[in-house]
Amino acid sequence: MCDIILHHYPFSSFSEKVRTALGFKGLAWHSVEIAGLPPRPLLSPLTGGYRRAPVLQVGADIYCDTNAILPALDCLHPRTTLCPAGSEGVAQGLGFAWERQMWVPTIGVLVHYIGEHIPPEFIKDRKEGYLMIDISKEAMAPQFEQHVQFVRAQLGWLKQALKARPFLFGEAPSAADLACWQTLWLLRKNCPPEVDALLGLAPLVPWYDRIAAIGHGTPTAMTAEQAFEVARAAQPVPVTHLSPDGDPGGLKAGCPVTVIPDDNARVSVSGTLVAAGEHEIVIHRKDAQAGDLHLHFPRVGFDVQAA
Ligand SMILES: N[C@@H](CCC(=O)N[C@@H](CS)C(=O)NCC(=O)O)C(=O)O
Repeated sequence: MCDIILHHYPFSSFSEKVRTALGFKGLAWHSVEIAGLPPRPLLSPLTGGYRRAPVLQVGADIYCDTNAILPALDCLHPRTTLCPAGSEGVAQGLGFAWERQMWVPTIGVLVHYIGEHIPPEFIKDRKEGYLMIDISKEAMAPQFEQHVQFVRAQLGWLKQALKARPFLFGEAPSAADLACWQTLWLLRKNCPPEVDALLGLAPLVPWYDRIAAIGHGTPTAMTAEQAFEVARAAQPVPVTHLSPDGDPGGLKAGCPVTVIPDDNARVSVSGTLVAAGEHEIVIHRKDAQAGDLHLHFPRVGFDVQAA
């Protein structure tokens, strides 16, 4: 049975990370293509306003952020893990740190090459509702050299690590490989081939190609209306892997809370705490149309507060 629904858009590289994770696990999934910028009227009620992409849905359980989505996929389909033995913790931590550090410099390199083709409404949205910086080619140009230096320095580590093995932790790809890879995918997919020389990418190409060859599994198109109906008809799955009083900050189940990204797109999502731990928090929301929902967020990258 195929019960995984991914809300995503083609040019989203964080979505590409999840599409590739689905491919690695050989899964069939439902693909809901969302707009590249809000409004996303049938997704927002499911996420309580969380606005980034991608979002994974399984019935009335909604997973926000790839740092919640990949562990959820590992939990649902553990046979092919994204944390090869011995990499647990390191794979997630490295992936998180990489994306955090690399995102803005990567966009700096991207807009140097293709900035003139980005529509003004997209630049405006990213400035006012997402990154809170102007990502137009002109605005980012003064930092271009600095961004290239930064990206090359990070890539230096990656090249060193991959010299001795096909993937960061050995013979199989991990969550960290996918995190590092998605930032390069954004550049290599959109920029002219000279970006390889600019960033000294040649030694990474075999690794890059190995991950690109994984593919996306078996997606089947689904409409946003159908996905909404799936959520409405389902009940959230009872949480058994986290404790109702497991919140590291001492908040208890039943407590009204807000969850908000601590980096960008800082929309506050409110709900009632269901269960929590060091890695994940689950909150309950009742939407007038969609009904009861469980929203899953990672702890890294989010602030949780009593409302
Ligand atoms: N930490 C988040 C980052 C997600 C992210 O920034 N995604 C980009 C698309 S690649 C985004 O949401 N852009 C703004 C938007 O689509 O609304 C994750 O791992 O899911």
